[in-house]
Amino acid sequence: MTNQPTRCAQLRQLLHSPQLEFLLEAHNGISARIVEQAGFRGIWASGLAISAQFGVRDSNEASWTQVVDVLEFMSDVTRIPILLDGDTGYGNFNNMRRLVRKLEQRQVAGVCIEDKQFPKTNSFIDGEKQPLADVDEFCGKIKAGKDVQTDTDFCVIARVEALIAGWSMAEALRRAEAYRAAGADGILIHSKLSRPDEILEFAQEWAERAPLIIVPTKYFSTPTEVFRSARISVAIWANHMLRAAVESMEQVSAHIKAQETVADVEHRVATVNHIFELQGAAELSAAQDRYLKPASRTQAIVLAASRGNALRELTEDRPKVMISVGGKSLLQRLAEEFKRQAIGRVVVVAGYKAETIDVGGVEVVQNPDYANTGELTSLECATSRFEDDMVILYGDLLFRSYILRDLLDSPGELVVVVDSALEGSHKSGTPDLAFCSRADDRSLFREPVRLLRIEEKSSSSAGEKPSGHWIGMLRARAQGRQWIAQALAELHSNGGLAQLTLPDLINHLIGTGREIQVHYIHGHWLDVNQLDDLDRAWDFAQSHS
Ligand code: SPV
Ligand code: MG
Repeated sequence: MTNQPTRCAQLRQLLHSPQLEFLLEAHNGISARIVEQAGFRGIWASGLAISAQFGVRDSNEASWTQVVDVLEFMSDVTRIPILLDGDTGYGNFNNMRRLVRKLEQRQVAGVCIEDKQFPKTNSFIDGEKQPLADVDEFCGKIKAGKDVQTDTDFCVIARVEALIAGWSMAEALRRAEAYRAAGADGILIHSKLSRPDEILEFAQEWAERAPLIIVPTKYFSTPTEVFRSARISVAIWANHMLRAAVESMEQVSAHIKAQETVADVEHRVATVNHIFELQGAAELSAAQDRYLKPASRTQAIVLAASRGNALRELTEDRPKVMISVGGKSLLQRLAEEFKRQAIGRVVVVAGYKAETIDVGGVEVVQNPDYANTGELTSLECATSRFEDDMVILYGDLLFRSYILRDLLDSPGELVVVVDSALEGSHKSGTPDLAFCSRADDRSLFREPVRLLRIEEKSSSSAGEKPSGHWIGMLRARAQGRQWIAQALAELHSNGGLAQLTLPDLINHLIGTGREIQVHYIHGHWLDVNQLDDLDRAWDFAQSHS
């Protein structure tokens, strides 16, 4: 709960404030918010502007419920009071009653009704031809509105159109007094002259019997000080947001049409981010954090710089990751796996024929020296993109979805996926043999297992049985990510980074005391190194899609 006065009370305070107050027009949610952010203490929901933003005339062409719908949006996004320009009340006393109820339900602070007949038209169009309302009938409408309001501070303002319609000052004053006596909370005296003479004379005669409101659209050049000295309560700038928007839209649309580009319009229009601000996007993000399951904050780094020489002509015009398997490139398949696990950010380190990588939603960074360097140089190219948790993997992997899902769930700052199915090797290249602190017992409730080292088959320690193959997939949480960045920097300063591989990095991490956990799997993956692998990949893709 807040101690802020209700919007009705705020409007009443404005009417009775000892100083001149201002309302600025708004005609939809975003303009209302802009008016509030500009520091105004109240909004004029102009009939002219609301009808114009619908593209219709200010002649009750928009229905009153359509107007109220607009007000609901305006009210929802603001906290300052809104005074509705309610035309003639959209009918007789009974329509007025229903209007007031609907406005109060939407926290609109007040309504101004004018003493013309339904359907009215704008006062600046043939003002003199528009018949005025019968005074008694109009007083009944005011009374009906006041009787039905539930918040005592809701304001009914009576607008006197006598001067617009060519009647005398005496008639204007007679009407204003009748409306005050009927219960109006304030009088709006309107004039279409380009000088303020009429309203100043009226104000003098009126002598502050009730708050006086003016709309200086035509006598706009009058210094505001003049209104202050005349003891006006509220001045309404009645249509300037609409006119500002129209002017800007006309200029920008003409410019875009003529130039056939938006390039030099960019600096003349609000940024998209500013629009997001006005829409309150930040609040929604904060609410999502409170109410939604936490979004995955994991990114994928895909190493995809190599050509894949063993695939010969298939990689003549594209890197290995862009080879199609069953109608989709390997990288596309990977991107879909990431999507499945809600991994929103995918960074692909490309090198050979990098320009041919056109998979939607991935960020491509280049290893310009891919021909003379290896995996760690590629990984280093992506370090500026390191953030959140990461999965680092080779771009030529195909695997069943649960492998990545389970890896993301497995604990540890650094976790490698090791396939314990040594017998039917799934790896066609040089297998990276993983030596671990214990073998895979294939139970669901396994003890934590540490990685001891990775060795290429060729250099495998005689006699010692490896625990499996590292499949080329590594997961790093925040701390692990820092360890990797640090290890890359160390290896870089040692000089030999260019020829090193991911297993070299992993072994370096272990050598410097970092603990790497093992997540065991048993098959259900493969990588594509040779032409033969493509048939197996095709089978794999078919059976797992
Ligand atoms: C409006 O803003 O719709 C008004 C003021 O009623 S005026 O257009 O000056 O009549
Ligand atoms: Mg109007």
